[in-house]
Amino acid sequence: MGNDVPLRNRTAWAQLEEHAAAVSPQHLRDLFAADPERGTTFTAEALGIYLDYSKNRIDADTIRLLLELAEQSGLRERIEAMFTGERINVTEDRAVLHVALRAPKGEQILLDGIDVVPAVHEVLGRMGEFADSVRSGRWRGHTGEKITNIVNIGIGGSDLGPVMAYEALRHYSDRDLTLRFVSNVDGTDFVEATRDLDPAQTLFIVSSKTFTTLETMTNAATARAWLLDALGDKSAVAKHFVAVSTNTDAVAEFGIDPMNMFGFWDWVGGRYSMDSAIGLSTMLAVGPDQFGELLAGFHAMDEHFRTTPFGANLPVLLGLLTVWYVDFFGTQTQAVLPYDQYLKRFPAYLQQLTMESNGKHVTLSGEHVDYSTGPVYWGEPGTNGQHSFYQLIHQGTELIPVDFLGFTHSLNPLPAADGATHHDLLTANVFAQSEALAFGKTADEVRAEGTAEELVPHRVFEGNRPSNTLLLDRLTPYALGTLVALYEHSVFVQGTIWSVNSFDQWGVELGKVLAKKVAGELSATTEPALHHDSSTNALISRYRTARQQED
Ligand code: G6Q
Repeated sequence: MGNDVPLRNRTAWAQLEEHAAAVSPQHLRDLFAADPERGTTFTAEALGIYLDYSKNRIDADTIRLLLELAEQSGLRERIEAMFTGERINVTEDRAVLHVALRAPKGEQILLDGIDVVPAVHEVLGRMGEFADSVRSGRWRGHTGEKITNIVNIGIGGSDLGPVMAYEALRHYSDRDLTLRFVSNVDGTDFVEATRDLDPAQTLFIVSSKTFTTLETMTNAATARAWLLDALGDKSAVAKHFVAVSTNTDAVAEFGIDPMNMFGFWDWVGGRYSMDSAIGLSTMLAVGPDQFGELLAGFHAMDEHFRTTPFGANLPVLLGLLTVWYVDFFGTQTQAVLPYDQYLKRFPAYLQQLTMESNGKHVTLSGEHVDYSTGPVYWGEPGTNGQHSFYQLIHQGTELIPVDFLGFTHSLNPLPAADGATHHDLLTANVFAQSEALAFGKTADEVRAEGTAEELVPHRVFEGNRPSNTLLLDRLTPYALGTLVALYEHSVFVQGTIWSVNSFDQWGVELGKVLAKKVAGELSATTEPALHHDSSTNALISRYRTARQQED
């Protein structure tokens, strides 16, 4: 499985180093001038996604060598290993089968000799029945009222996907339902999410794979108290709480009937779980049919990834280009800029997906890497970002590769001035930004505009700043599924090249353990003996003193 040859010893790596030295001084202006077909040659299209990667600092040899690196890194075998249920998450001894969550009925995916697809569809069926009963008003609250508010309580992978998907698919959602998401243990999150809700009409979904997560369990207990405070009867919990989890015992102990629990499995990683039962809030919002469309989009991208030759394979190309910039241009961040207001939470979602997956400094076999791995992903929807941080992308000293996401059709077509539409103006900005980044404006061009000499350096755009443009038709549930799966698999490609385990997250453990200890010290009734460093000791003491004064 994978490749035991260290990354720097793979032959394509040395060739890429040499090649990068020749390509990096070249300007995109010259690369485009030398090849009039470039803008259509360096493109790939599948499942309604048109990827233009021509505005990257690459030539045909770059792609050839990156594809060789993928082969030498065992990408082909790793993809098969994932899709066939091998335990590729070696540090947790788990299979990685989020692709099974969107496998159509009748497809077979074996884990330890057992087909997991029927169990996936059994849960999907139950979710569908539940969603229908809530949406139709058959499911009633404790006092007989219709449920009009859904509050998902979860954090990390049990929150970011559902929030992102809800926002992304709002256009398709039942507008009579109010959806809220509570994740932070900061009480403000719960208070603000529920302050205008009527408990008698509110359903909580407690989403937690482990059902032990501090934030989620704290918020769930607060939610139960909020409900019982209003409805006064313990049996109300049955009508106002459902759970999404893998931990039946803990769900029962919390007081939720396991009949009202929707399960998933240890082979679904938190950040890869939005199309498991963790997507229940999404299904409630858009209904089972649209949720099915979302899954179909995911599945189509899974198939594309598994079967398409690497040179035309969208996740492979995107993943390799990220590796190219991180390791051969020293870039540390990757911007993702969706030109669609509905995708406003997409960058936040991607941050977890990418950074929790590939923010690793040891290889699968535990060696410290001697190359850079996962970059920082960040972004905001356009055009808003243009009036804020784009300055640095255009004229700063950091090289920041960008993914622009755009659509040819708006879900809210509105006319604007001079025969244009809002959407024309939005899309004009996508194309203009990538053009400006790539080609910039020379000093001579600035002078030719009559600019005073002392202002010329300020108004020069060096250009040569790389970007991908992903152009889709319109934001449908299917399109969203393809887009998310595209990035999931791009992350997998990067992780494979870097030989890291993209599916564990040990880096979040230490802080959790320390927080537990500190929490005890903050709330202790007698002065605790503090054995931290002098900074942490002083902060704890200061907080305790302030608390005592307030009490
Ligand atoms: C994701 C991580 C993490 C996880 C949360 C919530 O890959 O594992 O973000 O999703 O810590 O965990 P629970 O679902 O168990 O509450």
